[in-house]
Amino acid sequence: MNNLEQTLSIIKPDAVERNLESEIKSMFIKNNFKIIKEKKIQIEKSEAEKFYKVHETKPFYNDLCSYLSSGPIIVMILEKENAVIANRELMGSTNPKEAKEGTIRKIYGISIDKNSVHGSDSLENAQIEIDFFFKV
Ligand code: IDP
Ligand code: MG
Repeated sequence: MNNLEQTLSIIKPDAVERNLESEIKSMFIKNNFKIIKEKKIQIEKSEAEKFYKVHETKPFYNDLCSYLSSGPIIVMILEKENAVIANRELMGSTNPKEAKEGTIRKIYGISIDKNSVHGSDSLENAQIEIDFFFKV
């Protein structure tokens, strides 16, 4: 039962711009995630390109990296039992139109590219992404 995990969450520029930071954080807290570390930053496009390197062959890669670096973001380490999958469930599908009722992307997402939040997709990637933003 005890499977405490950490995952990386990002509140993306579209949500920060609409002042949704505290509403989205309160959804994490209501769902028993602990926010272990957080910071508000704006990254360079070159850093976004590194972060999203797995998508470098996709047609949307350039726009995606421009977008993530287009304004302030909130990066957070979230902790909970089975945090990786629990966060993916709370976020909802990549495309807000397909996301389940009550999920962050259903409530706040604008479109497949402006979908308000990022969450690590595996425990291995969670560690890589946490190190990317928080390793000193
Ligand atoms: P995820 O964020 O749900 O893990 P990924 O497939 O890893 O989804 O894609 C990373 C990000 O790239 C998405 O959150 C979304 O912002 C963007 N993206 C994914 N698919 C598309 C697409 O078909 N068109 C435009 N942007 C996309
Ligand atoms: Mg992904």
